Amino acid sequence: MNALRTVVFVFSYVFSLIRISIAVDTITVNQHIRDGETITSAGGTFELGFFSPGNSKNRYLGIWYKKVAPRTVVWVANRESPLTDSSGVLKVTQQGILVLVNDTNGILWNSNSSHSALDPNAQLLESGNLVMRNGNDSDPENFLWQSFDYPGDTLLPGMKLGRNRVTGLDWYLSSWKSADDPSKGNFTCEIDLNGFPQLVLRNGFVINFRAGPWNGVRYSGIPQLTNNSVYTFNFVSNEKEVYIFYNTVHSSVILRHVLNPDGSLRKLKWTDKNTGWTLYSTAQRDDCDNYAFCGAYGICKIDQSPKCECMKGFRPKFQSKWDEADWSHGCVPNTPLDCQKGDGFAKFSDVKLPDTQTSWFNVSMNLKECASLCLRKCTCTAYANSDIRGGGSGCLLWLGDLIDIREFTQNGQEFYVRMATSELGMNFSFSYLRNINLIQISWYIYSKVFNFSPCICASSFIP
Ligand SMILES: *[C@@H]1O[C@H](CO)[C@@H](O)[C@H](O)[C@H]1NC(C)=O
Ligand SMILES: *[C@@H]1O[C@H](CO)[C@@H](O)[C@H](O)[C@H]1NC(C)=O
Ligand SMILES: *[C@@H]1O[C@H](CO)[C@@H](O)[C@H](O)[C@H]1NC(C)=O
Ligand SMILES: *[C@@H]1O[C@H](CO)[C@@H](O)[C@H](O)[C@H]1NC(C)=O
Ligand SMILES: *[C@@H]1O[C@H](CO)[C@@H](O)[C@H](O)[C@H]1NC(C)=O
Ligand SMILES: *[C@@H]1O[C@H](CO)[C@@H](O)[C@H](O)[C@H]1NC(C)=O
Ligand SMILES: CC(=O)N[C@H]1CO[C@H](CO)[C@@H](O)[C@@H]1O
Repeated sequence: MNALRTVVFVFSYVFSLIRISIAVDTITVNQHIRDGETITSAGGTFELGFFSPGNSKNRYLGIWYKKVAPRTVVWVANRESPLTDSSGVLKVTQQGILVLVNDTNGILWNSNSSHSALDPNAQLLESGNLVMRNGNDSDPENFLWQSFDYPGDTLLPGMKLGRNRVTGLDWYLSSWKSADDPSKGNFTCEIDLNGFPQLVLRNGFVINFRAGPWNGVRYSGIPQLTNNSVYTFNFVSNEKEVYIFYNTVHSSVILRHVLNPDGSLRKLKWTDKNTGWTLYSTAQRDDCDNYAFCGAYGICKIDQSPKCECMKGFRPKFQSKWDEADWSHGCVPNTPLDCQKGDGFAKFSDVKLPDTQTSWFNVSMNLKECASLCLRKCTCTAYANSDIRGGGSGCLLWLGDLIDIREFTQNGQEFYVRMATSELGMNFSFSYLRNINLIQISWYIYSKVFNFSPCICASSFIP
């Protein structure tokens, strides 16, 4: 009896050792995961298995942080088709497809691939990416499928937000309906490829927030979102793909971006069990971050009351409405533009660049070429460098109303707005120059148009 007990004990001990020693971050064609079982990434950061969100009784297949409690889910496979019981099984097919089935073998969710598979297996990587590989091929270019290509509400370090121009894959965030329901909610966050690419957060089809175009160093509208000691941020745009991504500088730092059911886009940092997730930063900080808060040609100044002001050279379209704090109608030029006679440009500094949905760009042009192109194109309302690095390069032209501009006291950007030359000339005085935020004239264009020297002596002074 005792001997039998010993044998059983030894046997189960050896068996548990075997269980531990098999690769627990991988599922092969012969294995599967049932509800209650999990796999863990090699370094123990992420775990994949079945869970129920919030107060829901539904079961979902998802990925969460293994060391973070309460459970924080970063990706859900069957977000639109929940299991109503714990009969779910995840399998890998011979074709390299992940399939989630219930007890009647009904398919609730599956991955896909356009490549042919050879000895396929699914591996949960330390980055939180669930990938389908051929054998042990760990080259990301050769993955048959990866969960990072189908983001949910969370952007993890290393994930791409943007578009694959070749495959058409659209990497965007979509909020959960609620904390209890991971199905697609009202909000999305994506790189909008109309005009110059910019980060846009929408409620349905309506833009709520815009981070602005990437200027080579940062977003024009989120000046603080740039390389620092905690994370690096970058924007990539080429023929193949356009995307943004970030990475933590130290691998021990746990950072995530999440688009919440209420539409707030937050960067959160895990501190410890007692403190939990701390808010690192939020995209929408104040009223001026509400899209088009001050209407067309309005400029939002958060420290000012009222917060909206027409850009210099513009006046409220409907003064009485403007005076009642209804800024939605925006502003119109003081002096109508006259493209044939020739307009000029006024320089604005320290701003978030306007909505680029109706813009045009060429990254090889310089500012001078950009200015003369804008001047010749009568629909062009403004221009700027598309990249501010190394003194500036590239050309960005706005071809519609200038919308969603805010003032920044630092790290803002310069751009040049089309204006009647009379508007530029008449207001030129020393009191005018003293205020650095006011108009500076693009002299070389002005002088070209009027063909005289850009510099004049002030009255009672001689050269
Ligand atoms: C299993 O899934 C199929 C397909 O989604 C569904 O029609 C069926 O009702 C499910 N069965 C159970 C027992 O949930
Ligand atoms: C894979 O499925 C997604 C939606 O589930 C679809 O958008 C995509 O085009 C599919 N890709 C391939 C290669 O079939
Ligand atoms: C991958 O598999 C091949 C063939 O089975 C083997 O020769 C190679 O050493 C493996 N590579 C790694 C990194 O395990
Ligand atoms: C930020 O850091 C990354 C990684 O070091 C680098 O590739 C990138 O060029 C940097 N971005 C800027 C704007 O300096
Ligand atoms: C989402 O949109 C629906 C329909 O427009 C609305 O009833 C619901 O309140 C919205 N939810 C949130 C969180 O805005
Ligand atoms: C962009 O500008 C460069 C330099 O001026 C020019 O050679 C090129 O043709 C332009 N590309 C387009 C698409 O306009
Ligand atoms: C911005 C600004 O002060 N513009 C003024 C420039 O001068 C013209 C003509 O005097 C005024 O109408 C504008 O208001």
